[in-house]
Amino acid sequence: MTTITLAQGDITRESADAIVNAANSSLLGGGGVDGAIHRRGGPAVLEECRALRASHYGKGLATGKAVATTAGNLDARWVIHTVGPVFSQSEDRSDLLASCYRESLRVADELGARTVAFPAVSAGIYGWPMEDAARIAVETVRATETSVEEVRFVLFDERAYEAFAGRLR
Ligand code: AR6
Repeated sequence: MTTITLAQGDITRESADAIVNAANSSLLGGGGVDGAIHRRGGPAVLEECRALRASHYGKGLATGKAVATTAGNLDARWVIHTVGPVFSQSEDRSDLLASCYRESLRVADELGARTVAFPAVSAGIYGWPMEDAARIAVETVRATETSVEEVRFVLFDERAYEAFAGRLR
């Protein structure tokens, strides 16, 4: 049984086996959670991202996929980088967003992670409406078979927290 919990705040302050990063396909960092994770995680995270690019992801990590690196100075063993879809009005990309959660949990299982902290993937710079992002996140985690014992959604602000809390009620 996986327990879903919620927290409000900065995910880089969390303690968990794995912290999920809302990355981009370059794996080389960016703004939002990605920037915060690389800043606090330190150079070891970027170094491993660069090595992964060189060895496996020359064309970038595809949208909906996930890959793990060290967590550097974060209070975690791993960062799981996943690439959310950019929100589109004209195309339904929900399954790609769901895939981010499924793939991150699959990677977490491979690693043996018991606690995994997720941000609201795609709900910032990538423009996904928060209510819908929360629905997809919660429904997907509930429907995914995993050995992860705790999935913690770490929401940056109250609006995001309330969107996720509403889904869990
Ligand atoms: N802790 C928890 N949540 C956060 C934090 C934090 N430190 N910082 C932001 N959020 P975003 P995306 C929230 O933009 O939409 C990057 O440049 C934020 O308020 O980080 O998937 C990447 O390199 C929002 O609710 O990720 C990509 O290019 C949620 O986390 C692109 O942004 C996700 O916002 C990915 O965009």
